Amino acid sequence: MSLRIYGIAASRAIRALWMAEELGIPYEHVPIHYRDDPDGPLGKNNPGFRRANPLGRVPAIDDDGFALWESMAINLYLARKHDKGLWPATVEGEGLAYQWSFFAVTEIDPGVGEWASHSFVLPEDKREPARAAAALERLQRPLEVVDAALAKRPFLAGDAFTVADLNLAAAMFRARRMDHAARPNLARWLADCFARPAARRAWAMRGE
Ligand SMILES: N[C@@H](CCC(=O)N[C@@H](CS)C(=O)NCC(=O)O)C(=O)O
Repeated sequence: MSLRIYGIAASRAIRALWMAEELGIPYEHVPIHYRDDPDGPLGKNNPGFRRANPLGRVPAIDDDGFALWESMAINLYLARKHDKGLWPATVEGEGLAYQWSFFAVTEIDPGVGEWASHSFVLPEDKREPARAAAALERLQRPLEVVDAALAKRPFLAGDAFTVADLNLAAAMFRARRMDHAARPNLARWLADCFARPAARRAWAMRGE
């Protein structure tokens, strides 16, 4: 097996697992747990994993000896390498794939993480509603921008689902629990992305 994906599905590794499922490529999943038992066989000190990502964060991949980390970079690489329709057909489309992927990790990931932690992820006595509210407030403008983009076209880089959609949608999986009534285009797109068979298979790996 040439492609190895490191990271438990209940982590950002789900992004790479979803991509591999979309592409229909063979891969080996090595469910490294980034928190538990660091020196155990599937802990973050696993030597193969540390070779793939010296930072010790998931996801990371080893693709026939080529190591790569950072979820968005992994997915851009895999989509481009396998060219099964997830890589945009035009150079402008490629620009949009980079734009939405960087947007996902800078504008969306931190806010959604903070909002979700203080809304439903942390135990109730550890949640700070003011932090959830502030995160939601900060997300309003970026989410409006996504909604406006999707008013003009069905997917972020054009008429078809591409890596741009996968990368942003995957970073928004917890944002599915937000009220998107004021953002109907975003709501439609998010539901479409998560209804894809590959998304369902990937999320089934985490029991969701
Ligand atoms: N920007 C990175 C973030 C990776 C990341 O923080 N992963 C978490 C799990 S979701 C992790 O490995 N945390 C353990 C640590 O930071 O030591 C990416 O998108 O791949």
